[in-house]
Amino acid sequence: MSLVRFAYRDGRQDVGVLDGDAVTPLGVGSFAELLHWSLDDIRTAYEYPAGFVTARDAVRLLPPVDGRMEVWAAGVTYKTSQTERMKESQAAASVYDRVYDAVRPELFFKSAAWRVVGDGEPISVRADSAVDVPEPELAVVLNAGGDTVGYTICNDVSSRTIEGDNPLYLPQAKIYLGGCAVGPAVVPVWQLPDPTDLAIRMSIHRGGAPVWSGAASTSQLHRTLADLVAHLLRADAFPDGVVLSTGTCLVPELPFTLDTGDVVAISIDGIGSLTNPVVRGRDGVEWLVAAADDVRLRPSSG
Ligand code: DO4
Ligand code: MG
Repeated sequence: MSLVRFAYRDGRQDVGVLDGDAVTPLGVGSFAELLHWSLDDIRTAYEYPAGFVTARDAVRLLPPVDGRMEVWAAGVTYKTSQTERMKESQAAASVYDRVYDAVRPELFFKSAAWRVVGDGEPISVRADSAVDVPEPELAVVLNAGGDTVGYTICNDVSSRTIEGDNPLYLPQAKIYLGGCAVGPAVVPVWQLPDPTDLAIRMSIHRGGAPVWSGAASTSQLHRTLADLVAHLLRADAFPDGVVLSTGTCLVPELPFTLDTGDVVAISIDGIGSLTNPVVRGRDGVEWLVAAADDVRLRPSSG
């Protein structure tokens, strides 16, 4: 069972409990509203959902990020990430070396809620970048009070060309239309009390055949989740809650790059899977702009 954000056919939205093929609405309206609640109140609503059960097929699952929620991400939290960044970096490999062991982690803003894509929707690689990769990451969902509500999946799609040219270009390598996918399930913390040894798998298909696959474990995380969360909350407020992606443990080796038509499938044990086709450039993700006001304009199935 998990928490999901969904829309009915008429565009009304809610948060519900997904159990097999059934979704039971909570009647809260949005994830942002749910994340105003205490952990105890969220758990009570989850265990005793008030709404009428709806078939999963009758609704459209949405990314569990809305309102003023934000997505933040940690970087260089796994050895693989440190090693690959140092290989790609033209001028400043040592910054990755230093941050890997520093007390202060690398944390960066990744996405506003409206530009997050969900399961089945296209992710984009930038038209002005030559080498682009998906980054499969365990993500922590925090309520407004900073409590961990649950865990989900984030794909921190990134341009290796742009970041590799100069780390100061990181926002351009990381934050652009179609560069962030999250969801669809948020598995509550009481259902997943120990997220420190979860298998993360990613496969990339091209023309129906696998062109890359890999697996790792959250046990290889070089920091604790509590430490990452504490640094995020040190000097900031998230009145509608926040998703903190905890860094990638899988990086396709150079010169591999994503391209139009690829399909990226990420799974994390105990949480679920997140699958997205890839487009190059803005055209295939411009729908995000209009869909911010009308969820029916999203391409996600359902
Ligand atoms: O330093 C750049 C970002 C690294 C990152 O996104 C990751 O390690 O997941
Ligand atoms: Mg990342």
